[in-house]
Amino acid sequence: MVSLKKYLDPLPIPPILKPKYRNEKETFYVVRMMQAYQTLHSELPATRIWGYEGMYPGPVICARKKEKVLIRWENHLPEKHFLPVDKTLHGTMDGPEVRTVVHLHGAKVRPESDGYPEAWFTNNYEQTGSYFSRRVYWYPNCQQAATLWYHDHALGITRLNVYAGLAGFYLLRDSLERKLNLPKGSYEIPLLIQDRSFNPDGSLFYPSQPEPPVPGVAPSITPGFAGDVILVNGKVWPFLAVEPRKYRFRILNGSNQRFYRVRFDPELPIYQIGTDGGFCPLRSSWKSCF
Ligand SMILES: [Cu+2]
Repeated sequence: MVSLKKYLDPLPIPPILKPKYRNEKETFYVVRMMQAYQTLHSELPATRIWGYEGMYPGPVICARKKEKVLIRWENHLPEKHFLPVDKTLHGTMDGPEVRTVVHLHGAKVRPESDGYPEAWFTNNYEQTGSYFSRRVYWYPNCQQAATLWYHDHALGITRLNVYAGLAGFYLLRDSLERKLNLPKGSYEIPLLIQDRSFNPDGSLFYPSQPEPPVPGVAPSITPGFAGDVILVNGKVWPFLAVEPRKYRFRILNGSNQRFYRVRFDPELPIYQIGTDGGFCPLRSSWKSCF
């Protein structure tokens, strides 16, 4: 594994996705999953990633409560995976190697738009899984404001697709949130925390075998894998220059299995005001939680 200097690169803020159109009735987006090369640390060569709109993390999708959002998710990925696919797992034995489907985590949606693992599709929808029924997903956004995220969900390879970079924020807003007058614009910062490991050439490392290896099966799934490097918004150990004022952070653990204990300077008051289910019930219950 490589050792990388901490706090060398500034924190990237993922851009907000622009819709193809927005009118009184609905908002329509197209999101393409594409391979790209991205610098994840300034001491590393560019890393091959798979990202929504070719970026890791994907662009931020912003929605208002009750806005009818339609998204056509498109797979523009290669036929071969660049991470080790265990062909003994459920859903991977026959059929195409690279399959994708998008789940909006925490969203209330109809089953056809939920991104079932078996509703996968390949490049240009050439092949589809048994639960695939539509190209355009419908998000009614009939729930309170929350920090949601979208990520890959394909049967048997979710861990690999998400590790490759297929994850992004979906921020749902409502009138209650507006009334709260929270920090916004450049003072509202999403933080997607994920672990990765790198090979010296900058490529992502994902183990092809557990330890000890499974005889006769290669690659084989590992019972769990935690990377040795932590990234925020797709950058290794970044820093953020801040002003002495109030900020709003939206903190998301988008790791496959790693748990985190997030700490702030004890001098700084921190209030948890929400979860991925929405705002905490009462403002009076917003407690300092770190
Ligand atoms: Cu999820």
